[in-house]
Amino acid sequence: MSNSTQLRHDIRSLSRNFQIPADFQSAEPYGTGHINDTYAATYRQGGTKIRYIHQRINQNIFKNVMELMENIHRVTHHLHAKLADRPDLTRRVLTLVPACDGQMFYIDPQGECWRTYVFIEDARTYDVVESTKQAYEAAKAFGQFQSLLADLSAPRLHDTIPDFHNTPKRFAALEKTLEADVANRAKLARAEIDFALNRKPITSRLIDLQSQGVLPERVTHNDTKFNNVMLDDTTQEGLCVIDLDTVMPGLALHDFGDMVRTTTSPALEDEKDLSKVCMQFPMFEALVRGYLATADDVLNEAEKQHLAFSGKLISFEIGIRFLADFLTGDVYFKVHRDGHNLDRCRTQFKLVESIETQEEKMNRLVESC
Ligand code: ADP
Ligand code: GN1
Ligand code: MG
Repeated sequence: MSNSTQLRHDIRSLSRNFQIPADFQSAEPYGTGHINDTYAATYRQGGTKIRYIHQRINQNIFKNVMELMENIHRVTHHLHAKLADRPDLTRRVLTLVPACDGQMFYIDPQGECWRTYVFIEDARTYDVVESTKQAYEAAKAFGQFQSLLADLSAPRLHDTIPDFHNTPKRFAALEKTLEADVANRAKLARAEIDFALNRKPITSRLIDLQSQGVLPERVTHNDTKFNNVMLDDTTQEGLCVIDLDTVMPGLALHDFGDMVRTTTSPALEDEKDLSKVCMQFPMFEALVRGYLATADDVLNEAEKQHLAFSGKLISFEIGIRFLADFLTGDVYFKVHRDGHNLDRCRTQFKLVESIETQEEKMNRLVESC
């Protein structure tokens, strides 16, 4: 089945299953995420309007919701404890609202899994970066997130999606998809397929360094898209890291790489005019400075040396995931038009090219920081 239909849900009924001491007023689909269904719901509590986020968790993608929610519960609990003396704590860390039975999620009669978060007001996410200040703030927030989670106690978090950033495995999956060509679309993406095949040698660099013990496993976010951090409306400060489904053991460089992928280009991820897509050097510099402002102490030399490379690798990795999904018939990422995943793949590959031409300069910048 294609993933192109946006489902509508009865949020009023759903809301009765969470511990919300307020009267439901209305709800609307919210955000531009590719995976879950997100709703912003307004409630009345006395004379005051308050909002919550309700999210349907995509079980086609997340196979074990119990483990996923256990990760999120542990991580948010840890962050709450660490930032307990901040007066604005519930704007700085996601706060889960328990279901009526005390669980952190609710399973509806159709078997759909739902969770609820306190709504973070007077802050928002952006699909495209607007200033170096925003890039700096986003990287600082993601760096702080990693640094605060460095002492998360055992046991190891669950792998909510195994091999999520295993780029060689992502590449092998693309090769398999190409061979099968189930949707008969390979002929529509010849240039992109060649682009991908030519770059196979870069895919194993970080994984190899990890198996050699050079890059350590850490607790990482793994989906550090620019629109997964909320910035304060007034100060533009990086306030809260959101979208915690993929928080699990990983490489710090995967997180930094995804920041470069999503926070350096002035164009949307699905921009059709590729002349607008590029890696803007001042944005990269802001990311490096913001990230090192909070994560410098936890990172080792090898991690710092690969900051620029990680941007290229993750742009490539997400590019081949979009390409593979296009070739499979759009079964993973939500799509809103024909060729949507191919358009997304093209922007990622354009970004890879843009990084390739600037990589030496990017490395020199990191060196000087
Ligand atoms: P997806 O996994 O589909 O990307 P997200 O968890 O990123 O879902 O949520 C989608 C959007 O909803 C975010 O980009 C953000 O704008 C908004 N959002 C998510 N959580 C909150 C929250 N607690 N408060 C306010 N807005 C939120
Ligand atoms: C998905 O959920 P969202 O939209 O933040 C995807 C990421 C991709 C991203 C591409 C669980 O993230 O891995 O990088 O789309 N999330 C999952 O925009 O696959
Ligand atoms: Mg998101």
